[in-house]
Amino acid sequence: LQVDQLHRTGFHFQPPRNWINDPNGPMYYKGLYHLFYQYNPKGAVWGNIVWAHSISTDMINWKALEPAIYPSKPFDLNGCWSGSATILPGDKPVILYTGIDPQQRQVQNYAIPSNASDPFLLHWTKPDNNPLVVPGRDMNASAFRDPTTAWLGQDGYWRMLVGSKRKHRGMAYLYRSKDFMTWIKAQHPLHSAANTGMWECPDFYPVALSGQNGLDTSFDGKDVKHVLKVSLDLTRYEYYTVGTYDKKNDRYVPDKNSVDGWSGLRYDYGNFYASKSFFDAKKNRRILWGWANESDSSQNDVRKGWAGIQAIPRMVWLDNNKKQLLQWPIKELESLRGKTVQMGNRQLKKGEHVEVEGITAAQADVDVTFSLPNLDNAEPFDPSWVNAQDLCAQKGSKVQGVVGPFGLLTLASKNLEEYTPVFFRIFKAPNKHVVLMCSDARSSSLSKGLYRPSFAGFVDVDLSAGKLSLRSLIDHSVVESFGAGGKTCITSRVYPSIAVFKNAHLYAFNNGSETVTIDNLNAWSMNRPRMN
Ligand code: DQQ
Repeated sequence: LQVDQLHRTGFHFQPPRNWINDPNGPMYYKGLYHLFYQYNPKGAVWGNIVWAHSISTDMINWKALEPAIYPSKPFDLNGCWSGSATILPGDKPVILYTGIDPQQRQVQNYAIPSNASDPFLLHWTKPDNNPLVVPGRDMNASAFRDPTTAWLGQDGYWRMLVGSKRKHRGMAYLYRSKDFMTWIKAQHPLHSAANTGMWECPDFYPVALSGQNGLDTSFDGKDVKHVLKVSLDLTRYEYYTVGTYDKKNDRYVPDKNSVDGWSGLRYDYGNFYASKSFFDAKKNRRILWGWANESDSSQNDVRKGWAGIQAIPRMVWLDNNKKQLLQWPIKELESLRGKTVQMGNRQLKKGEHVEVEGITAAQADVDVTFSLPNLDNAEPFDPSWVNAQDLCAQKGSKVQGVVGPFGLLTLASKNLEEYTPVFFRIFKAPNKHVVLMCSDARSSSLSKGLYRPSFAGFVDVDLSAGKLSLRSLIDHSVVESFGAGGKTCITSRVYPSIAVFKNAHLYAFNNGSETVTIDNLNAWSMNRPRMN
């Protein structure tokens, strides 16, 4: 089978061919990182799903192993869907996953390593006491899936969540078990929210109140908050809340200003779904994996012979303001940095764009800090602008403003027939400024039939120091951007027709009437890791 290389990524996780979706069961075990993922061994569309398996020492270079879990028993004959790993005391990994049974019910199964002393965890056994959990009579058997990593309470009971819905209410059912085998549903779900629909791939974990260190999912101590993330299949985006885990009642309560639903916080305001985090005991951090689907037609996916990538693994921790998370590409990514160019103290006047020359602009890492002008003249913010993506569609990179739009033109052709702008616009509201961050795919390609959203999110950042930073990971058909040190992240899939390989360029630009200054810009050509 020919695989079309034109838009394949250089350093993002992907197998040699075929369809991939959700990251599954990520873990660190005996010196190796494991990543499993939903995979179709037979083609570039969703179907025939197995758990493909890769291992790594750094989460950047990967070696593919054979699929770990695939349909073979009555309790998963019609599919091996998403799930999570838990490392039990005594360093014993166990995977919980959703199987589709002969009646098309979604049931929760477990699998254990066939050979406990094999660090590759090559073969997995699905014992005969599966399934562990079946949907109750009063539950929706076709909306009951994606078990989380389990956590251990002080009472000696394990807990796990299973995503579901009841009519239009999204639900995170809570199950408890003493021995990891017999699971009893708690009377109340851990949390639920009206009108959010099916909650896919829930994730629930503690975060430290300060510092960047991660915590084991079972951590039980002071000075923590909890995070609950869910993926909404209706709208194909995720949101999370920051809140308190009431251990006495086994209920999660989001903080007052942390809202459920469409206006909630997102890990990523672009193409990033079915994400899952894990505690990396090697480096004491929490790592987040997320899937970035194609934005091309499925006919083109089939013609290309592949579909889907995993976003670069990110470290996640609680922001100092304790209201949101911060995310940053893992440090190990920097091992791929090659040739570098630097720019400093370069003014960008109204309408100006300046090329960042000398690197492979189609496969690059760029990190820039801008110095802002006086914000007194910033455009007034209209309080009816509640939806960032609509605002970005209305005020794209070409609509001149006062402070901004300014930022980067990634994957740009020489004469700007094609470019994916990643930029900020700053507005003035009573007593504060509102920062909009956009990654606008509308001008990304001359090709037809692509999904070209104007992805955007607001950035809750303090501008009193007069600086704003942006990092973008550019990789042929993906632009993954981190605003203000990881406060707002946007991943977008784009398919330039001219701005490919050596014909891709990178620019910094300003389309605001006020001059902004590139305080410091570093850009690197990125090398290719060993990839499966
Ligand atoms: N993908 C899996 C499901 C999950 C969905 C099936 C999310 O388990 O709910 O491939 O993308």
